[in-house]
Amino acid sequence: MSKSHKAPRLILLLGDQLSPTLSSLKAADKTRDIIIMAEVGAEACYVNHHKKKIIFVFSAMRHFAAELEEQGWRVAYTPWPQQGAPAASLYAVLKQAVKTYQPERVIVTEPGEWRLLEEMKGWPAALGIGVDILDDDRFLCSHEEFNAWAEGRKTLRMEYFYREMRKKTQLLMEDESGTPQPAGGQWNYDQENRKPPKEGLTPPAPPRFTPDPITQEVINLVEDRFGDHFGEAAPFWFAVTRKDAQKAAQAFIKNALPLFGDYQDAMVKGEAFLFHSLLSHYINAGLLEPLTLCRQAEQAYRDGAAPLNAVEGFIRQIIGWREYVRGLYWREGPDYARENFLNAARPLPEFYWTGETDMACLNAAIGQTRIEAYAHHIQRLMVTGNFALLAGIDPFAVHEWYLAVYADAYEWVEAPNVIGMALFADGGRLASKPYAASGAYIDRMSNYCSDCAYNVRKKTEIGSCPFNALYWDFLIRNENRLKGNPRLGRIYSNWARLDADKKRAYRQRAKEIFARLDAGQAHNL
Ligand code: FAD
Ligand code: DLZ
Ligand code: SF4
Repeated sequence: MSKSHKAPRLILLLGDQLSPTLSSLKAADKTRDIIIMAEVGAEACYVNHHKKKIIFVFSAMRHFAAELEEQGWRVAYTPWPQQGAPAASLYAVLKQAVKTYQPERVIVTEPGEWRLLEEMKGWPAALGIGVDILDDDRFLCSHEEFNAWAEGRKTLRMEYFYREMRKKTQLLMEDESGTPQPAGGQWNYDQENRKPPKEGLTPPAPPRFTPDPITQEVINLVEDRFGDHFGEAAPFWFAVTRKDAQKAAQAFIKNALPLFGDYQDAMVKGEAFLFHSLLSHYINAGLLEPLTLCRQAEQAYRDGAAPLNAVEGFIRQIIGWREYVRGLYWREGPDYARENFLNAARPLPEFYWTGETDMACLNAAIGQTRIEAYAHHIQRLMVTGNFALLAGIDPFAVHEWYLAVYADAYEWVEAPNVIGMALFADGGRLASKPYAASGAYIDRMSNYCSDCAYNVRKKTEIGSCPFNALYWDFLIRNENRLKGNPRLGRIYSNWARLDADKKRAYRQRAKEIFARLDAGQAHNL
């Protein structure tokens, strides 16, 4: 290939931009430009990322860089050194690259976090050259499109946004009458997707990929240099290439998708994955393309290999929730993660990091998070999220925890789910009511309670499930802010009907739990 005589441009690729169709790559010229990729302190350590997340991102970056080189690109890759100080930040790497290559300008696709976008806006002045920040068109809905949809609406509800995305993509739409209608006559089959687990469920094991030499080198590096980070490095079995991620997607569609809908909200002891896809970290890093994945799931429905409630539910999560939270994140602005509508201020209990608690549901969710860098949606929302909500934990501390511990966590998707959905810290801009629940919900949707130190049926005694008293205490503590919510009216009426002794007993039990939590106690609450 002949080399261009023009000054090169630097194409900066981030760790979650590993897509051949990325806008910055499409704007680049193989004969002229230089791709910059770097493992840097600022990105690897801005929260205490799980070891598996770092292994996944570094190894996937290294594999992607090698693929690009094979395709003829010039890649300047800065690895994390075996010894000595790593590069401090992406800016520091670029500054050095500007000196070395004397480029005409820098091209980058917009990052997934306000933190980095704001920093990038200062780069032209600091580097003394132009920096083009291109749209990330791996999403279905651009910022402009989301804002146009949101403009003038009193409340933003995912369901209406989702219907627009269905129309836009024509996924699961049928056109018998000349006007496309949702398949099966309904937009949403969520009502069918709330089955509790039944005895003897045997979920399929997700495929495990043996680390190749590149991944093994990264595992050794992370064990050696990130020893103080959260979680277990071994066993590491994630896909780190597009090819293997596609194999994982195919295995999900064949083996788990048919029951994905039925057991989407279920939780089972010893079963970390159930019928979930475990594909979020691949999608978010760019190894899988969301629309292609949805079309593959739709095909399974058309072929009669998976039922409509499963396929619609899966597609809704991706073109509905995933796109909606991203739109909301960018619309809300850089301070969204600092929202604290309920003025919650309690420090995050230490057991969120250690998993050492005698509450079986939290122990299971945090325990598997430590090993797998994964928990499924209901564990994140109704176990760790619900406890943090009811216990009034400082939302920013909870946000930093979620951002660190999950392999799929980047702020654009994590913050709306944590600040908005789990903690109601945005006052209801994402969710129409807090996802607060007592132990009865966890008991209905899981088999955790039968093996717990606490009794889920007891309400206020010593040994009663902590979620029970904390649930009522949460509602009453926050009555001024929540009582006007029409979706909580019936619940407040139920409280009003309780006799005064019962009410006092709930509040007293909550007070005692808080006193123990605040003293650092994680057992016998
Ligand atoms: P599945 O259950 O198989 O769902 C299929 C896909 O749908 C997922 O891979 C994901 O791409 C998408 N999806 C599902 N629910 C959501 C959602 N609420 N928001 C956005 N996408 C969704 N998801 C992340 O990708 N990163 C996060 O950091 C993250 N943090 C969360 C924090 C909390 C408190 C909660 C309640 C949810 C969070 N989610 C996050 C959403 C969801 O829990 C994960 O996407 C899902 O558990 C990933 O596992 P999976 O791939 O097996 O998903
Ligand atoms: C998550 C992550 C980690 C752990 N390390 C790096 C890194 O060293 N270099 C890099 O370019 N990206 C990394 N990432 C992903 C970025 O943090 C991510 O691109 C931003 O948070 C924007 O979403
Ligand atoms: Fe969790 Fe309460 Fe059930 Fe124990 S009894 S597993 S704390 S919900």
